[in-house]
Amino acid sequence: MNSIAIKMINRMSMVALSLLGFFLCAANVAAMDNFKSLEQPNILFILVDDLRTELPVYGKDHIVAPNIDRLAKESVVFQNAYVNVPVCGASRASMMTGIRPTESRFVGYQARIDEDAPNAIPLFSLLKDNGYFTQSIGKVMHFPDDSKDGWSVATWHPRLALARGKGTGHRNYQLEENIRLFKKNRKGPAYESADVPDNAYYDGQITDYAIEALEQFKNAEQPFFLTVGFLKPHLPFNAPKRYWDLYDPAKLALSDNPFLAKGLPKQANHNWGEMRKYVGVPKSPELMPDELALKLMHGYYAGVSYIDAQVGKVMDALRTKGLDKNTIVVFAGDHGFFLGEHGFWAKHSPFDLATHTPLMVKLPGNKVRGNTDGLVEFVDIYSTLVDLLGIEPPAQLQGSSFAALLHDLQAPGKQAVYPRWQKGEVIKTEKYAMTEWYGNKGGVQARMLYDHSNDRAENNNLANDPAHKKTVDALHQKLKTMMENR
Ligand SMILES: [Ca+2]
Repeated sequence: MNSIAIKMINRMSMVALSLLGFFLCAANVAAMDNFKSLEQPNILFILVDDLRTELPVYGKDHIVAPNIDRLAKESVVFQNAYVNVPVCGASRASMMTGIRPTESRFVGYQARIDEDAPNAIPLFSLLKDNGYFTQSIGKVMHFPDDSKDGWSVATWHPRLALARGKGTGHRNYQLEENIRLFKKNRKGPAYESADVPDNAYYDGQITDYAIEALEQFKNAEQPFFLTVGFLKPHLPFNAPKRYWDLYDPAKLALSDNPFLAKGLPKQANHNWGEMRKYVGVPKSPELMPDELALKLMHGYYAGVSYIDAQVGKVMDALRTKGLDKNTIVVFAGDHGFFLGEHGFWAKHSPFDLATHTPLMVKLPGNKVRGNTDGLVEFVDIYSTLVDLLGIEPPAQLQGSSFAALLHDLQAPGKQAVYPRWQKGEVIKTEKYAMTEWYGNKGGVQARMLYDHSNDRAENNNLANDPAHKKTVDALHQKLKTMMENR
């Protein structure tokens, strides 16, 4: 169904649709199918924690992800989607409100909508107010009680399951030696391969709950907005052994740019504190040993394949329950991740690897599918969904709809998108990515500029090259204008 059709239908009240459904019950199956195609669409929103664009659909065929690939083949895949802040809680809070992060809003992993933007209407609240049944399973908001009135039913969140777990919190170790180690030190290893069923870990349980929810939605009269937030491949890289076995360690290759970019300002350096918290990872300022780096890459890939299998189960459930024909599916990471590039690990950085993440959207009945290079940012997701549904957007929205790209892969994307991290503000255009670090009094203290047309890996900082002064000045002006208006 195209957006115009969806909008037209949305103008009909839910009551009218129910009555229409009543009369059509007496009609034949074909008429029923027609009716179903006219219903207000459901939304299945799948979020994956710390997901790189290292997937077959992003040209990385060494990753085993057949289910994400299958979904991608039915979707519009955004090759250039950027989060607005590369840390879990803040990224999700910004996305779910359509409001940009600033130095004081949506900053860290514990960011809350109801504290940082108390007057904002979260996407799930707006949909609930517009007749949707809204439900959150897994890690969607960092705190399950953030803006909780917007959910129709209590959230199932790993945080709430901890009491029933094995006492290792979100780390969720299954091997006895790791559980013992964690209980003794409050620290454990950065990875684990355990010969356990998928639902021994939280992500398998999240899948089971999601399938249960879809079963309940099968015959419901209300449209649903179901958000399913998977925890892997976030650290620690714990996954059932069968997913580790999909990769031959002898074939894993270290990153080909484990060095700092040429001309890098000190502000851009990154000490990967999140990774160093784990047992066996060297303390600062030691470098990552190659052998451990390969093990961690193996664990990250196992986590991606584990999640791929969960995505497959959820999508199969959507299909077998007949819900796929009337459900918009959004699949997204919450930011990227370093696996040794520039010598960095984890996220928390304005570099492309931390801010570039997968995004794909499957519209029911949409014949347009495939890759689009159009530039989009996560603050646009809210605007896009309300545009598709024909719901009046709230005044708070700072993004814009990318629905045009869902109907025309060649439609123009944004001229620029704007991630940020701590004191660093980024402007990313089709050709360039520039970061400016601002001092407490507002002046620019350092810059980095990369030409993505020939240096997407960001190895050569051009910010201080006089030949690029005009580019720096133009990008600076554009960035300042955005900062003054957010
Ligand atoms: Ca994350």
